Amino acid sequence: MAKTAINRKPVTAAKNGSKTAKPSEKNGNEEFAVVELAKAEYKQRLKSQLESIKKTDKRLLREMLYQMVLGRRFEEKCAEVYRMGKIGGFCHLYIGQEAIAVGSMMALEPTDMVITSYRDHVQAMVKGMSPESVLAELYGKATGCVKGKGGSMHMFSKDLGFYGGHGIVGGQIGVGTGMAYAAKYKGTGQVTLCFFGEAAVNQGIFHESLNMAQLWKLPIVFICENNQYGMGTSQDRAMSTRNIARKADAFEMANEFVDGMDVMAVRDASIRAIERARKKNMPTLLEVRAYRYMGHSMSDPGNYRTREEIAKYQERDPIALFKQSLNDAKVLSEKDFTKLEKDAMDAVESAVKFAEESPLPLESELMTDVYA
Ligand SMILES: Cc1ncc(C[n+]2csc(CCOP(=O)(O)OP(=O)(O)O)c2C)c(N)n1
Ligand SMILES: [Mg+2]
Repeated sequence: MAKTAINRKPVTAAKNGSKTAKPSEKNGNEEFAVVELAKAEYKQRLKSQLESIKKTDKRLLREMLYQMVLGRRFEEKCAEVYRMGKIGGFCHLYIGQEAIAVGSMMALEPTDMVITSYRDHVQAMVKGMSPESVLAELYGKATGCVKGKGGSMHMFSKDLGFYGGHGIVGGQIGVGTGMAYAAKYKGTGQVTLCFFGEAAVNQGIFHESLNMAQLWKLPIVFICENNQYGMGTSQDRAMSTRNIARKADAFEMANEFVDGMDVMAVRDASIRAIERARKKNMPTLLEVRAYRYMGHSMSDPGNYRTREEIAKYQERDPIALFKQSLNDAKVLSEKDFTKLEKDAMDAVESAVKFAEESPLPLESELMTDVYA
């Protein structure tokens, strides 16, 4: 079923074969960007989240919130140490998008596979990588997940089923489709989650991969993380339509539009898509709409948008929303939350200590594990 992000009318993406929007139709983003509406939507979401929460195991719910808070605190720390010159190269943060990784990946089996773009720290941790291993990689230390040779954009762990961390926009869509093909060919029963940004959708590889995935009936979920900007270019300036999910209709592929500020909505849609992949070997495209609070990367001055615009989206912050819902559902008290926050901060501080104290790779390692 198609989902609207919130309770507004407009055109949303949709289930297969739904009616197509007229090109002139606006698709809701302008309304979405009004503070008062954002607040009203927040209240609406509290209600619908509660329904979903009631059906879910309490321990899992607390773990989901913990992973979101850990992701946020971790990324804030990355920004801090980056400014201190501890991290070199590019560094793309995930702040504001936590509900997407947590909502989707925590619906997977441990043996399932994940592949994503360069905005990969939080996904790596949700897949089971320790904050130590991720931060040491960011520091370029020998104890990082790929021995300090990949850096921010190339988190990787075959053991955990986390296949990167890719710097070429859209490149992982082809690789992820190949991973799903391999799983089907070998009969492993694994599902692949393939994440990419909305700007990657304008690349040919997106269309080629979706075509093959549907034709060959591959067990993959394509998750478009629509944070509305590709570097400094808004989606409106680069794409002829706001309906990304509906692009899958061209391949007769199942698709849904999901509110990426609502972790339970992401989870529910992911459960449907993962089940379709696992039981029927059929792919799905999820367009998950969220907002990137920080710049594209740490070197982005952000001149292309206003502080007010950012503040409007922060009114529907996914962590604040989920915390409030868990509180309303009596799953988590204020005291529990304080402890959860402290645990997350302690985990981040321990990662910093580990990264600081870890050795740099040996010079003799310069050419090992390097392919060019
Ligand atoms: C093929 C290719 N073209 C251009 C770039 C430069 N580039 C890096 S990130 C980026 C924007 C991608 O935006 P989006 O896919 O929306 O992901 P987001 O950064 O918002 O998560 C661009 C154009 C690149 N890395 N690869
Ligand atoms: Mg984007």
